Amino acid sequence: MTDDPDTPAETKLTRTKQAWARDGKFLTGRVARPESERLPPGQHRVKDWPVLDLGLQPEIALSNWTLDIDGLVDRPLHWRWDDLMAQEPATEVSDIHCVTTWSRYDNRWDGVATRTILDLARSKPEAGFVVLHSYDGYTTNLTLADFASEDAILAHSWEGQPITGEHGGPLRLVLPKLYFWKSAKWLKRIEFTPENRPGFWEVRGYHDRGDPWREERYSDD
Ligand SMILES: Nc1nc2c(c(=O)[nH]1)N[C@H]1C(S)=C(S)[C@@H](COP(=O)(O)O)O[C@H]1N2
Ligand SMILES: [Mo]
Repeated sequence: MTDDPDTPAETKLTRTKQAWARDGKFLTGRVARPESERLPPGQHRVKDWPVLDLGLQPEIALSNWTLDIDGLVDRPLHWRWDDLMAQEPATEVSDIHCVTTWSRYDNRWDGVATRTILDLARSKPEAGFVVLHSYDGYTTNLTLADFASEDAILAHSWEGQPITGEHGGPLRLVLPKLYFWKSAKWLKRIEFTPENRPGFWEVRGYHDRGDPWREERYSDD
């Protein structure tokens, strides 16, 4: 835990989720493979779309919205909304797997591929990790390789409509192969780092990587 003044306050839900990590709740001990099973171990399918956040949902007008892409890159980028919309568009259809055990199939996302970001900003060879920073003070960490996944998208739309405020609009990451806490909502900054720097849930007992197929829900220590 940090004393960082930007760290979001504890809520009942964040305390409960920390207790789950401590107790290993929901763990089945199974390992599954995405090729043969669509639903990862310990998950159940839902048709609605639950909202999870830290107890605050920042509202960012498109006119005030900016995205910084910086750290260990050759070309740092500072985008306003029009800059984002001028990028090569991408569409992905993918499943959501939340560590609290719900999964939601077939979500259609429109936005910009993370690979497009990498092509433009060009991470330096020393950059092995990414920290995502959000407008609510949330952070989460990824390896550069996971960030660069082929189906990872910075999404502004879901099912053809702008992503609502509660689900992380104007812009969120969607990284289908990891638990959904890695998919930062209200994205503000993508920072390329030389070292792995655990984020909000990763310092509160959640796994550093979060692969649903390996049931990487919690950290081992
Ligand atoms: N900025 C930010 N991103 C976030 C979170 C958050 O609290 N703040 N919660 C994470 C968690 S734990 C989950 S499960 C998903 C929830 O996304 P949803 O509310 O659209 O279902 O967002 C992730 N991204
Ligand atoms: Mo979550």
